[in-house]
Amino acid sequence: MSNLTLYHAAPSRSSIVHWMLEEVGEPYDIHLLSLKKGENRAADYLAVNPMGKVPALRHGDTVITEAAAICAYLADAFPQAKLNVPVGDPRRGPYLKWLFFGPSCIEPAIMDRTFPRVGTPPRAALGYGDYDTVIEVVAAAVRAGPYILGEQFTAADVVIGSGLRFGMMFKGLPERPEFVAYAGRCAERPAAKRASMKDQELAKG
Ligand SMILES: N[C@@H](CCC(=O)N[C@@H](CS)C(=O)NCC(=O)O)C(=O)O
Repeated sequence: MSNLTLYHAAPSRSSIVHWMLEEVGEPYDIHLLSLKKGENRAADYLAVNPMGKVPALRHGDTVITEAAAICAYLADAFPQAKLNVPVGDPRRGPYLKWLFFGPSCIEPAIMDRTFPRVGTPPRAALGYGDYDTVIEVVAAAVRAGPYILGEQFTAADVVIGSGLRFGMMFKGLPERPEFVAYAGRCAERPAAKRASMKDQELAKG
């Protein structure tokens, strides 16, 4: 048994962490949950994540939830994988910005587009501002490439790359050439391919 356990439903937002674990390269176990059967709402899992959602990661005695937080945690916990930007490096600012931008701007923008609200809240009250601005900001960030911080692939790419991939897959994001090219580069990574193939097997049940 390894020191790392991913609570996972394949495929789902926990696939983001599955890919991240493959990038890290440490041994890990998967505790598979069926969302269809409601296993994420069972008492034993609510003791792990009271939100009743995947992913959750157990590392020794520590439990971390929220996909982007788990990616940031793993990048720091296993610095030899070179997926973080250390404190003191000026690129740490943009690195953290993109890690947070995924769950706080890209995902809510996609969700509001997919499931429109009754009445539009004022732009200033929405953390992501407005959908079109989010699209333009991300497109500008991934245009030059190869990765969001340039040459170094980091945990921020796992978060933003997953957001763009799932967003385009579910038609919540347009297939802009910048998004397609960047998501394609991410998908070509051996770790992303391994996670995706394992997810396909896991999804068969
Ligand atoms: N904010 C969470 C969201 C996690 C989430 O919504 N997971 C979905 C799977 S894609 C889930 O567990 N849904 C089951 C449910 O809510 O019953 C994160 O980013 O990790």
